[in-house]
Amino acid sequence: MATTRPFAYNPTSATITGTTNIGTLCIGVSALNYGAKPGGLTWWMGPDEDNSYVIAKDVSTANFPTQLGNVGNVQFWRCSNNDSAFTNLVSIISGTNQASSLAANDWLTSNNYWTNRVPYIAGLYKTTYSGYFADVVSFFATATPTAFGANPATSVQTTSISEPATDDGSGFSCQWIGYFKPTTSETYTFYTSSDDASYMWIGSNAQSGFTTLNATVKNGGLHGNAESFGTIALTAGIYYPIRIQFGEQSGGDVLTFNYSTPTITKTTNVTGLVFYNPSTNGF
Ligand SMILES: [Ca+2]
Ligand SMILES: [Ca+2]
Repeated sequence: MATTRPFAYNPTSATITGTTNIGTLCIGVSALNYGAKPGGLTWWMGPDEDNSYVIAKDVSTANFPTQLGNVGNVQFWRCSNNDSAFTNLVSIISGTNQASSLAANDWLTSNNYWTNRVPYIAGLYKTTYSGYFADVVSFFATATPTAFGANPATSVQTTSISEPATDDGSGFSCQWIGYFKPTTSETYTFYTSSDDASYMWIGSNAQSGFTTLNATVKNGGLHGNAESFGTIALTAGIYYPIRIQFGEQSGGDVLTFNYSTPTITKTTNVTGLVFYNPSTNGF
């Protein structure tokens, strides 16, 4: 069954409850009685969104059918709902090679296009597992998520990345997955302070091929709370895959994540810098 939503030409861009305006294009986002002309507008159903990414933009001058007595025009694009097709389509629309689906989504947003594709959202996705990973980075791929002490089975951390500094028991592990998007182009130093082992990867290794040897931060082995760090040159505005692994064998258990640069004082605050894909709960 086709899934569609209504669109309207909203020349004043007035706010209509339950809808979103992008320029003079108004997009229905909740169940309204569109036949009753909310906002006094005439509404039209958009393209079928089943298994599709749809992009829309209001265009004031274009060779498209024009509603009689109304200067609003909407152009729609549609592709299958995979990131590769989406990236290719936005590359064509923008006339610029988009490096990733993330970059493509950003381009649409900054150029006043609408899309039904949910962009990556704030936070790293944290999953907790029973059992100590013991520096085996593949442990997490087959372990079963479970709540452990103060750690929910799954959660999203948006302001700081941490395992709480309370004793949550023995024999558990946590992994965080997502993207780190720096605001400055310079050398970043990343720190994990953990009891027991932790590792952090940033860049392509974080997504696949990660080992204890190619980690940016290597803080492995059994130990009380101890800090390690690593450095990497990053470019502002790029979404870098990031993965953090942590485990507790026995005794105390904590992980704290910090970063610093020549222009940013060492901080745990990652607000606005971390993202994850809500359709995969990861990359
Ligand atoms: Ca703890
Ligand atoms: Ca411990």
